[in-house]
Parts: sequence; C-alpha cells; structure tokens
Amino acid sequence: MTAAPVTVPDARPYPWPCIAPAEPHRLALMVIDMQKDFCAPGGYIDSQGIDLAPTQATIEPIQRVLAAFRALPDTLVIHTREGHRPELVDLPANKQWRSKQVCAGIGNKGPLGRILIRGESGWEIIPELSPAPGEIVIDKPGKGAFYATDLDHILRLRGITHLIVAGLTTDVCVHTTIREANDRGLETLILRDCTAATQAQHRDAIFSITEMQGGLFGATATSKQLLDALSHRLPIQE
Ligand code: C5J
Repeated sequence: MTAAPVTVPDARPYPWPCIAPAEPHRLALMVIDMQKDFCAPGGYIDSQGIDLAPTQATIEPIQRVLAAFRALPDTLVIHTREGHRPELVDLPANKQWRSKQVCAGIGNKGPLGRILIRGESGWEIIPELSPAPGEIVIDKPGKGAFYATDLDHILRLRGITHLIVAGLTTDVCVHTTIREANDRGLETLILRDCTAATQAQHRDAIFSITEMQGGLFGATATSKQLLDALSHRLPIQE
C-alpha cells in the first residue's frame, strides 16, 4: 500500500510542494544542530551572552514534528551536528579566530567542555531531541550539511526529493543547508516555529529571502500547518 503524498496547502508563498508530490518514501525531515552548544546553558551561544529563549522555544514544536514523522512509515529522519575533530585539523583558522572575538573560542574550554568539538558535552544533541534508533546523524565541520559529509550520497541512494527542515540557527546552518539543497534540485520547506536565530530580525529576513521571487529557496510553513496536513493521513495520538 502506498501512503498518500504530503501537501501543506497554506505554506508560503505556494502550497508546498510545487510540481512533484512529496511521497513519504521520497521525503526527509532534517533537524539541524539541535546541540547544547546552540540552545543549552553553558553552550557556545550562551557563552556569548545571547538570550537562549528563542532557540529553546523551538524544542517543543520540533518534538511534535518528530513524533509525527516517526509515525510515518518509510520517511527518513536526519539529524545534523556541527563540530570539529579534537585535533582541530578540520577547523579553519579564520573560523576559530572569529569565534574568539566573542567567547573563549571554538576548540577551547567552556562550561560544557571544548566548544563545538566532537564528543564534548556541548556538542551533543539535547536529550529532548535525541535521535531514535535508525535515524541518520550527519557530522559536519561547516555550516552547510552537504559540505564535507555523505549527506548527498545518502539522499541520492534513498531517492529523496523533498526536505522539510527545522533546527538552529535559521540564518546560519539552516539557510546554508537550504541553499545547498536547492542547488541540488531538492524541494524544501522550512518550519518557521521550529527554527530560530540569535537575532529575530535575521530569522525573519531568512523567511522573506526564502519566499521571495516565487519561492527562491522553497517555501515556509508552521509546524501546525504541517501537522494538520499530516493528520489527514495519520491517526495522531493526543
Ligand atoms: C552557528 C549553526 N550559528 N548551527 N551554527 O554557528 O547555525
């Protein structure tokens, strides 16, 4: 039995997806960088003195979306983590220098261990959004999830054509990944309440840039709009 395609009729600026239907086996949910370094006390963002409330506000809606996807047979869930090797051989010198202007610096010790270093506490995905068995975790040294990872290879082998994207931060790793995905012809949807930036105006600018010119980088919708669309297919548990 083939499951019905997913459509989000009230997405902006067009009912998502355009052209080809989002068949569940061709659809992936990407949850980007929901790591302690980006949304927990003592992490990279917190150590820069930035308010964590906006990034933490994404946790509950992402939990609801994850639960719905986990109930959809055949749909791929992908988590990403930004981080570097402990020897720092994959950390560009300018990335480290810039980070040192605002905190101890990537690779140096913070309250949750060495900042953005693989294996350290701050680098881990927050327990509320831990990957379930069988879900894919992509470790990336850059902002985009395609750069220097096997994501493209996995998506091609699985025949994925549609990506629904959540996570942190909207204007950095989320949009870099959306741009990379669009250049590969993937049909993307950003969940607006499931993403946040360190500055609200940057998040809103990304929504506007995504939606401009007929959906230059795809479309955006709320998690409720997606869940309502999915509930027409799924018995969602209260
Ligand atoms: C940043 C990210 N903001 N995951 N990384 O440095 O957006």
